[in-house]
Amino acid sequence: MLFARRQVLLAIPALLASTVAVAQQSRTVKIGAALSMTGPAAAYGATQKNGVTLAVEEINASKFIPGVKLEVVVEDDGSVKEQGINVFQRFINQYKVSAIIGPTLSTTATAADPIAQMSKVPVVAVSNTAPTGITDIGDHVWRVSLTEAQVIPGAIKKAQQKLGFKTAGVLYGNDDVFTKAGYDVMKSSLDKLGIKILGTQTFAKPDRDFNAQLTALKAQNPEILVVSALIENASAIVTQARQLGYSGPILGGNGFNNPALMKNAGPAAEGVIVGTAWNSASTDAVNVKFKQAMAAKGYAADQFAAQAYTGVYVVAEAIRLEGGKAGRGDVNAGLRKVKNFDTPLGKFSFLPNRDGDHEPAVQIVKDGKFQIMM
Ligand code: 1QQ
Repeated sequence: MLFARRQVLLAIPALLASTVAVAQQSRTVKIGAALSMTGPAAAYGATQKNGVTLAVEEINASKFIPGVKLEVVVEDDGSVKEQGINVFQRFINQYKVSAIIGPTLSTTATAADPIAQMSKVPVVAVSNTAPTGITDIGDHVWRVSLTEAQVIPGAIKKAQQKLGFKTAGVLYGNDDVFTKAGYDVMKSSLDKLGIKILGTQTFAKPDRDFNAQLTALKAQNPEILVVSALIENASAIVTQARQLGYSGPILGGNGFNNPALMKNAGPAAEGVIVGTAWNSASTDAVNVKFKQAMAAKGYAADQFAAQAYTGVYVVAEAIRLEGGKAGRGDVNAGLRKVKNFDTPLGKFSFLPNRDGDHEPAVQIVKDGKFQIMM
């Protein structure tokens, strides 16, 4: 009996010591990631989730933020505003997250981000590309993704230098914040380069048959087809354009940036030109490491994965710059200090309006893969 009591007493200091040590090593900071797991943006959400998962694992394993462990809660925004709002509310009130990554679509962000802004919870967009209506929501909304205005003009210019077209046909979705904003940028870029728009056609997300619009455009004999669409529509448009006998170049906006384009459109996708925020061919050490780590986990690396991975690292960097303090205000203050941060997207900084700043690239589909256009 006496022996047993002594053993218990001896055990207490050891127990206390180990509890303190564990607490110091693993103060957990929660982050929410609102990503499209279902709905028309699900193909982007799938690779975004992979990027987020890899980043969190690496950050915790490497003790990137001394004394802090990240925990990311991923929830499905359903590719729609209402579900995006619900997920944001859960993150803010129930999970008490320090920051939110996402949501996937600009359309969802225009509805959900104001809720985070009102609660002073920092949001880091990793795939919203509508030039306006995102970071101008307020001083707690940041973005890692480049806007269509930062990517499209350069993509059209490079394509024109290579292919020398002077006329275009334009097709865009008119029921989505991103596809409409992408169209505006495409139109102004074409106008600026003196490329004549011979015809403009529209569609909506639920549409599957684009033969009427494509037939009308083809009749005008444009030298290039310029399209602003989310991936499911994009794959069908490319396939049907080729079926109708259109053999000229096709240039797509950010919605085309998904391997599903090649998977669904097959050979019809060959030659499609897409601007991108991720230079997959970059030999920067951090990009090489990112691609290797993705491959080791069996994940396909694409722009959306690279941006989501970068978004988590940018939040981690903000917390690290604040000495591990991770209240919502601390994270927002830390984000202001992120500068020339090495990421798979290149050296990353925020512009004064909290949009991202780094070099874009242009890619073309060759042999079933996106390849960087030199
Ligand atoms: C946006 C986009 C979509 C193509 C992808 C998520 O860029 O909604 O802003």
